[in-house]
Amino acid sequence: AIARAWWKEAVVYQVYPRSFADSDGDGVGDLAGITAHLDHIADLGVDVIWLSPHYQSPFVDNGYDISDYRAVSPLFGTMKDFDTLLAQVKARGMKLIIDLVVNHTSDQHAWFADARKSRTAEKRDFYIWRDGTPDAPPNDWQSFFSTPAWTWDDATQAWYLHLFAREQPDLNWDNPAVREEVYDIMRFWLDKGVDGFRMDVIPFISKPADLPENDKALPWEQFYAEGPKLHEYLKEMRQEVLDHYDCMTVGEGNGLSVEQMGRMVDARRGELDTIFQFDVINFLWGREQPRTWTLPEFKRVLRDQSVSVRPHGWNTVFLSNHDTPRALNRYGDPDPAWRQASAKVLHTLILTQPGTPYIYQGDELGMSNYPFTALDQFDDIAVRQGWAKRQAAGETDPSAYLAELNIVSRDHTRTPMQWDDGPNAGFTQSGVTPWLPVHPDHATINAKAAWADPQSACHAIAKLTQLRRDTPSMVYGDYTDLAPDHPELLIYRRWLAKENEGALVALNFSRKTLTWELPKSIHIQGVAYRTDNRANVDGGKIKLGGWSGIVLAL
Ligand code: ISL
Repeated sequence: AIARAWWKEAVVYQVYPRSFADSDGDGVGDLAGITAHLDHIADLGVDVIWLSPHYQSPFVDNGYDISDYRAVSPLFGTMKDFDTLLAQVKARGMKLIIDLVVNHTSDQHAWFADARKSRTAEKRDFYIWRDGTPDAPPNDWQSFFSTPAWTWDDATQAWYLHLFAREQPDLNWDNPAVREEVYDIMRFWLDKGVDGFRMDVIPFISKPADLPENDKALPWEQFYAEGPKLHEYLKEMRQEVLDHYDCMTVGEGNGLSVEQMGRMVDARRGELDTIFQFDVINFLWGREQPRTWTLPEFKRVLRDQSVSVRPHGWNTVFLSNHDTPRALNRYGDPDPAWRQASAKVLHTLILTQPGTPYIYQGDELGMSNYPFTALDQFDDIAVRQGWAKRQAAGETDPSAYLAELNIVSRDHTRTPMQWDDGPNAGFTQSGVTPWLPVHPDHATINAKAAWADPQSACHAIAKLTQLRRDTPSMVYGDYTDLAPDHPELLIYRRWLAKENEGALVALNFSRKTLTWELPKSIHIQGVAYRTDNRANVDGGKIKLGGWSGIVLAL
């Protein structure tokens, strides 16, 4: 049997602080803004909040470039604001996990400032340097932001490695002093009372000593993932820090195969607790372009994910985050007539699949992609550097890139939360220009309207989180896909033999009304949840109106 743990039973909600709520009128969200809106999150029935980086940062990559791991960004408030937020989260019976971004620091971090002073600087070996000449980088490695992964440092006549922006130099994890610093930072926040970490690009922390060329021409994330000492370092981190606290960890699974994923979270190995498997995102793309996809493909990804980490590991379930466009546009139906219905279907999926569910801010409102009309409306460094690369290759007309970005850009999930139908959607005061534009649909898509409408996705999530709490099979049950080849229906069973209890989930991913005949072997006890009254079971058949879903108790 699977061992119980609070983080297996929890539902997590991701807050992206820049975009959640602005309390001081500078156009950027902040910690006091989050504290003021905690009831919205608690009312969804959420147990844990994951806070994207709140640390001091020059914000080249929106806080994923940290210049002081023990300081709150002044843009977000003070340490006192953080303590208040944490206390208010706990007062509502919730927990808080924070982002740990330690594959790299900001180039403004004191360590890097020291490291680049001279070849003999105290912190020189905190980063990854290679000798050479300015015309020939040490190898062919590429960054994720459309540039080589090496930058020449004139002062000390050497190259340094950065898998992301040049302002995000990679830390040298082979230096024990680096690891000790990281563990100290973790203890600092755990001692404050945070309940764990979301670990940014954790599969990339260990680099091969000889830094070989990517001669297999693997996608870069696969090439960088699971370096030679990754598992050794994660075990050490667990023994040095995590084992001494009641906390949870969730790692990004970039570049890992399902087998590698299983190793990362195998409880017998003592590394991470849970992981974000990226196939649910990656199967939607070609190399970098969006592609059309089918429901059976999606089901295969869900099946692979559900078995990959069992029985000794634990999974996560998510459809979006701050690095993706809106889930509604990719998996649902953003047409105004189908938007709430499909948002409810997607959340029924997230909250009934095996693994710890993650809800991304705004998805509970049915927020959709922003209709960008010009490149200068984007903030993301990935866009700025992506366009520079295309221009260098001779592209002058931005329309093709713009069309692509309107499908794939990370800024779609970073536009301000929509709290009400007033100016700036209640994200910030009227008259202030928010750091990213507010979606024009906020007149109808906003939290105030959602809570006033009993049929909204917010109310659906509140019911589903309650159902999850009341139904052990939703957390610990097996997963069986009952219709792997059906092009429009996703139908699966969760079953917990120990309790002789389970559920059948049926979701319609189309606008058509569809029926599905229940196998004779399945005995229905009753309807546990349905997205609306167009979802029914009668005479051995499930009947689902377009974009509706039902959960049947077995
Ligand atoms: O979104 C991507 C590229 O545009 C992904 O490849 C993303 O960079 C990758 O998932 C790692 O993401 C994390 O680390 C990055 C940061 O930009 C992302 O916001 C963060 O989630 C570097 O710290």
